[in-house]
Order: sequence, then C-alpha cells, then structure tokens
Amino acid sequence: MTACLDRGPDLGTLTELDRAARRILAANWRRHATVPAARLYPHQWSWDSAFIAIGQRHLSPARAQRELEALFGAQWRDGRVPHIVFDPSVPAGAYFPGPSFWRSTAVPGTPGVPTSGIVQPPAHALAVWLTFLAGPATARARGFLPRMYPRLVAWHRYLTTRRDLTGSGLMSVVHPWESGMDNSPTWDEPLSRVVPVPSAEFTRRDLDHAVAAERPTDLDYGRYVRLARDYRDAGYADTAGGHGFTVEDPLCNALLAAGEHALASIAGEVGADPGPHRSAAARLTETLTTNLYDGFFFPRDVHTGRLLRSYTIGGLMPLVVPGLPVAGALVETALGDRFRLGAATPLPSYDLTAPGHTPGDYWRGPGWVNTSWLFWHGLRLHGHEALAGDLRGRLLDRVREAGFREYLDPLTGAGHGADRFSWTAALVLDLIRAR
Ligand code: 2M8
Repeated sequence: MTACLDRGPDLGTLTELDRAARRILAANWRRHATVPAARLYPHQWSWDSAFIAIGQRHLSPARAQRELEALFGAQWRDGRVPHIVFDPSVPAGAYFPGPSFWRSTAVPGTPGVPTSGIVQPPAHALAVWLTFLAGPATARARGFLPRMYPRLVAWHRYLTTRRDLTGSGLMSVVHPWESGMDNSPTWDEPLSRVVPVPSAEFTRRDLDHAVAAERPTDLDYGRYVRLARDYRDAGYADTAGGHGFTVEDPLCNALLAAGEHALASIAGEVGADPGPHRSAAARLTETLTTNLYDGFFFPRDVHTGRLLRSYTIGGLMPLVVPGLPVAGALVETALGDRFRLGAATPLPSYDLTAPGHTPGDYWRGPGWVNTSWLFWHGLRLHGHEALAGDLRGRLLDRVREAGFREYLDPLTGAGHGADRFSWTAALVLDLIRAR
C-alpha cells in the first residue's frame, strides 16, 4: 500500500470503515436530505444527493428515497432540477452564492424553497433505479417510482429540449459548475472569453473552510459569478447564443443516456412504455459517439464548434453507457499513462502527463470517489470484472488510509478538501457491499 504523508486516522478493517461511513451520513443528514460537507457545503446539492442515495439505500431505503424526493420537490416547472436546494435554517452567509444571489423565488414556476438556477450532471434516474432495487417493498409501499417517474421524465425533457442549444441532440452546460467538474483545465479556454466580475464585488465563503491553493482562483470565481449573474438577469432563459459559456459535455450526456436506460426500467415497473426511453438512449449514445468521440471523449465548445482536446476524467465517463461502441478503447486509455487505472487511485481528474496536472488542486489533477465509482460501474457493465474488482479494493484502501476526504492525490493517496464528505462515505458503503 502506498505511503501517505498526511493520512487521516487509520480506519482499520472494512467493518470499521463501514461504521465510520454510516456515522458520516448520519451526521450530515438534515431533516429531508444530506449535506455534502457540514461547513463547506451546508445545503443539498443535486448530483451529490444521487450518489448519497446510492450508498444510503443500503442503510435505509426509505431515507435514500426521501433524499431524492426532497431534491425533486424543488424541481422547477420547466423541469430543471436546481444544483443547490438551500436550507432556509442555515445562516445567509454560510455559502456563496446563496439564495439572495440566485433569487429563484422571484422566477415564475419555481418552488417555495430557495434554490440555485443552474443544474448538475443527471445521475438521478440511475440513482432512483438503484435505490428502488435495494428496497422494492418499501418503495412500492411509499409509491416511490410512480412519484419519481414523471419528475425524472420532465427533468430529462428539460435537458434534451431546452438545453439542446445546438439542435445536435446533445445537452449543453452553460456554467462550469453545471459540469460538476468546476475548475477543470478543459474549461480554461471557453472561460477565458468571460469577463470576470471584480473580486471586490463578492465575498467568497469557500476559503473560510478550505485551503486557497486547492480551490479555484478569484479570477475563476469572478468568471463564475459573471456567468451565473447574466443567466439570472436573463430570467434563466435558455437561448441558443445567449450564454457566455456553452459546452456539450461528455459526462452529462453519458449520464443522460445511462439515465434513459434506467428510465426504461422504471417505466416497466410503473406500467409506462419503456420504448421511448430505449430509443432516446440509443439516439444519445450514437450522437455522443459521433459528435464528441475522436479517440477519446472531448467536450465541444459550442461558441467555436471545436472539441476541447484535453484528457479529463469526464472523457472516461461514457463507460457508464450500456452498449457503448467504444468501451474497449476507453478502458485502454484508462490503463495508459494519462490515467493509470490499476495504479492511480482514485482515477485522476486530469491527465497525469499534462504539464498543468496538479495533484491537490480542485478538478485539475486529484481524484474524486464519485467519478471512480462511475468508472467502476462502467467496468462491470462492460464485463471488465477483474479491473473493476481491483479498482474497488484500491478505492477502499485509499479511503481507509486518508479518511473520507472530498478528493485525493491519485499517486500518494493524500487527502484534500473537505473531510467527512458525504458521497465518499456513501459510495464506500456501496463498494463494500458490491458483489
Ligand atoms: C463542488 O462545487 C461547488 C459548486 O457547485 C463549489 O465548489 O462550491 C463540485 O465538486 C461539485 O461537483 C459538487 O457537487 C459540489 C458539492 O460537493 O462541490
């Protein structure tokens, strides 16, 4: 096992790891949902809740269902699921940008609870289906799938219609936060065209709880604020050409395709027709591969029409799509020097051979457990059981050594970012139970 300089407490055996993970999820639960990390992220986050449910389903299927229901309870009338659902009992200054920045409640068709106005990767249909499978009796008694199905359909419809900003059949993200990989080097080029809001005009809260060298710069934040403010001031309208940043992202579109497969299964359970979901999944898979694959999956910058050719973890994520025609090539790339599957764990967020790779800096090198979990899920889906088993063992070892950190140095295993991070705990619980 790799030596690890700033390793956290030795969490010992799997039983202890399991117990520690349970304690984190219990401590981070707030009435209806789980916060990603108590201080740095004190509200409900969209794709975090999907991963949290995937772990929580093993402890309490009902609580996992409630987590997802709480998120979709904040869905907008246009179908969008906001990336943050704010907890009104948390002090206003605890997170920036908070409710007074997004002003969601002033937008017609939004729920009473304040939310952000942007989205995150659509991991939800998959999470709903896996949650159902872990407790079908509880789910049936609570009417979980009949309640979630129309909401998931509306969510996917929003992404495949209003967010298809090019007519290509793929969804676009209009803010780096929407990709889930906020500070990825891939966004540097499209972001460079965005005029930053001066840092004197806003107060960051993340630096109260995290090391500045491991977080985005003030200049990046200025650009994030500009994009979010412009979107808000346009009434969160999704218009082609109306956004300073528009990218067709492989991770989001792959989760959408995987989500359509999950929706087909859910439709079968609720007595709806799975056919349209199967067709949508096939269409998305083909368009994703035709438009974004060139030896690897790259995002497309809609403003220039060009692929953004850096190797990030997002480009490996289409492995979650059942029947992906280039799955074998993707696994080969993962085994190569850029990602070093089988050695670097968690899988690095950015190309290990790139000059800009920084092992401790936000989405610019370190590994997150959620993207490695998605890749592990994809390995199993495509029959790579041995590689999947090895990745599972390595991930559990890493967390045992470093603790439940937000992200880790893929080569040394050193932990970074928030501690007692919910999706790390939840996905460890899932990995422990994987057969
Ligand atoms: C990070 O993003 C938030 C903004 O949404 C932030 O930096 O404040 C990302 O890692 C994102 O993927 C994640 O969902 C969120 C909460 O864990 O934190």
